[in-house]
Amino acid sequence: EEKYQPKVVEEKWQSVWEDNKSFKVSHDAARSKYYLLEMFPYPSGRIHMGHVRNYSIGDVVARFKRMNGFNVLHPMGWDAFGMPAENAAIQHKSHPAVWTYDNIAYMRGQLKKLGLSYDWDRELATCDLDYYKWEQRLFLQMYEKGLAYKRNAAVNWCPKCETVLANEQVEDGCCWRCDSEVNQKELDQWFFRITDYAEELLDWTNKLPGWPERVLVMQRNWIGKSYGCEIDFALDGKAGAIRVFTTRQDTLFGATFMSLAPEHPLALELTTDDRRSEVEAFIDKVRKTEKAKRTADDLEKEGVFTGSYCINPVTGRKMPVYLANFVLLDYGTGAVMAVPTHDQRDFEFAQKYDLPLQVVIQPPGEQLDAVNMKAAYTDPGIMANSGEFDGLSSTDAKEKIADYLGAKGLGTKTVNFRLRDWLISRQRYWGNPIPVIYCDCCGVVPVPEKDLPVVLPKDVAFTGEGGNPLARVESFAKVACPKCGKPARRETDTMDTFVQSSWYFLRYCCPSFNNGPIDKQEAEYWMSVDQYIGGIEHAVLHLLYARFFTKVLRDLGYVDIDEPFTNLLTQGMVIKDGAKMSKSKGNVVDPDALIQKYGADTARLFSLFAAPPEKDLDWSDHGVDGSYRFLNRVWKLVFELKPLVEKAGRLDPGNLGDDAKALRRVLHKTIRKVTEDVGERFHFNTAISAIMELVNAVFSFEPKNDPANGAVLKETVEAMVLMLAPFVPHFAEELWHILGHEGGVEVHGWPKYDAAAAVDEELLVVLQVNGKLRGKVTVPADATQESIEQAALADPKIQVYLEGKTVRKVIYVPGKLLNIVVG
Ligand code: ANZ
Ligand code: ZN
Repeated sequence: EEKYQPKVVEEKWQSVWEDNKSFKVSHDAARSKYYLLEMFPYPSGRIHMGHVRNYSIGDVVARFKRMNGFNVLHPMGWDAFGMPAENAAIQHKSHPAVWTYDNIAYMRGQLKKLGLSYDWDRELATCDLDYYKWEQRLFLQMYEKGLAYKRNAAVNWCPKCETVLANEQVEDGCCWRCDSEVNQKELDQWFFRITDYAEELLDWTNKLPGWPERVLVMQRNWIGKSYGCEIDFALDGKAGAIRVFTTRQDTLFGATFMSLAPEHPLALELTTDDRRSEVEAFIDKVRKTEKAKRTADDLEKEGVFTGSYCINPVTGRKMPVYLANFVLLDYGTGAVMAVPTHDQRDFEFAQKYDLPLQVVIQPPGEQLDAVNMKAAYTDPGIMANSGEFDGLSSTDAKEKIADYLGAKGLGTKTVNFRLRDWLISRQRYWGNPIPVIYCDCCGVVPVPEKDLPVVLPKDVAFTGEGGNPLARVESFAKVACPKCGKPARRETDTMDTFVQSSWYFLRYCCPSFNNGPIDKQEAEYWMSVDQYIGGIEHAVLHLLYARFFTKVLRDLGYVDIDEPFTNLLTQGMVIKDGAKMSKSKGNVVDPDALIQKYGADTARLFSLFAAPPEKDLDWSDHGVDGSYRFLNRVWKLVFELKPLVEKAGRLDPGNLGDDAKALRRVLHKTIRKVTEDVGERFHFNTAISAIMELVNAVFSFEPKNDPANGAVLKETVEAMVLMLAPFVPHFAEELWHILGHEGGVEVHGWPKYDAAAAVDEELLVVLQVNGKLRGKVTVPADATQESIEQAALADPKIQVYLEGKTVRKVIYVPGKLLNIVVG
């Protein structure tokens, strides 16, 4: 008997797979395809347990589908541009490219050690010229269609690092790197016009049944479609008006003051001289506050009076015009009619600045008094203090007031989206250069086709002095205008890394295609991705951008699909001691050490067994140990049965002993369950426990050395090994080989379920009362005496003979007869 040596087994099969290119696939119209994709990693340096879990989940599905005859595309690559590489370069006096490709090499090795079944011939890194050059082509096509444009925008700016920061890189108003205070700066920036697709992106959230509802809800909220009105409020004593956007025109009669965004174009114009210094100080303060803070519920509401008034169009009330920190410039019209009685933010603001309140909606059966209100009343109700609309339900009044405003020319119905255009400019070196040139005479000039690609120059100094290193490379930035030939400057901004991850799944379909970014025929065969797997943290960002890009590429004629991902699985986190694994918490388990100690198969088995994929996985060293022991047990069992299996004759299902039949029943029930759990539900944990129970059933099966049982044991052990293959592939391949098979498990395929063998056997038990036949009952083969007795006593035909009598004794002849003795 041999000992299970994971290292030996894993190295052997990994080199077999590598040498044979076992998972290489190609377009084959005769076969059904299955595209399985996990979100590609950022090459940060090392694989962590979250990756192990994500990729193990994906690998089970890929291997299962392959065993079931699908042509499975399962690619892997690297989301390789981005800021950490630049920071590392400064720190290590190295180059981002060196750092990145070193990390990729190391991490690729780690993934290979996990035995993941990728088609490595399709590997790509987004920092490869052969990838990003095509993205430049796509950018220019988007520019031609007006889908890429440049405009001035307020962005987070760190004065010390001299760079724009993403919202995520601003912590408590300060730079995440140098901790200096971030301010808002107006800069010319490139955007993608994702708002053009807002309606379609929203629509399709109702046509993606294979996505988790909570992700769809997050996307719907992010897109944020609101139905409402734009209403004009005339200025008092001046020409002009302030236009507001409201979703609550039913509250118009209760609007008692006006709140403008501090950046609103009218803000300074409306400020009277006596208020000017106070107003300017306030604007300055709010400008420095990051946007996320300004929209938080618990923001301290603050504002300043401009000194001017406007007029409520329906009540004629003079409303003071304030600037308020919670009103944003780029939503609606940047101005809000404030209704403190029915909007909580306005309520808090009015309390603070002692502004008037007017109730215009009464809760059903109640009378609110503005003086005693502790909070705004925000639910629907009955209209009050609203002229001709009094007494209506506020829901009806919404429609009626909108119509009224329309008829009087005071306002119009509008739809508003929360979604903003996607800011893609980054003042960073390690990214895809935006392929345009600026010329004093010709303006913005796209880099002509013949001059593409714009290659990221290699000889750049990473001094850490701040600013964009690319802008300092004069040989790059200085260029002749392609149109007029005069000296011009190249754009030195690079694209957001989320641009690269928005179409990588399409390039995987044709990674070496030379005539464009996407080979239409390949994409037609492989797309959409049948199953996408990744973290919930991408619910809005990446998953929304990728959907947008797919639609743009469809409209550019590259693909004929509307949506990139048919099914989405968002896996939970890996936690230990109740917290997410992270360096700062000191609870990290290093995959390398784990593989060193137990082997990749144990690491995979544990991460699949310990929790269903969507749930958080609680790390347990004890659990890892248990997984390892289980594999050892199976190993031992296979060796014990090997001699019998080798001599086994043909299986004759109709001619088996009771015990053998019972074992077959367990086997086929297990096949059914595991097939459904893995193939339909992704309940890997329950599938694995079912296999564990099957292993127990084989262990307790006796006698194992009787040749009459050989065929059943062979069938069982083989199916057991095949079912384990997607989870612990090296282990299963080795055992399959040991059981005498030349072809691998995927050549053989997934075990077949035999419905007849899984049927529970039933018995007919004769029921007697005082020895006389009084009835019959059908029970499962393994029914206990107690359950048969219960069935008998509940049978009306039997009850007739028991009435008024006492049961003295019950005699049971197992599987045949139950006699109730009464007296
Ligand atoms: C008056 C009102 C009364 C409002 C009421 C609400 C309740 P959603 O549904 O998210 O679209 N608003 C409009 N533009 C704003 C801006 N630039 N910054 C901050 N808030 C803004 O929200 C629409 C509501 O958000 C609008 O309806 C407006 O306040 C506010 F009892 O108008 B409402
Ligand atoms: Zn020019």
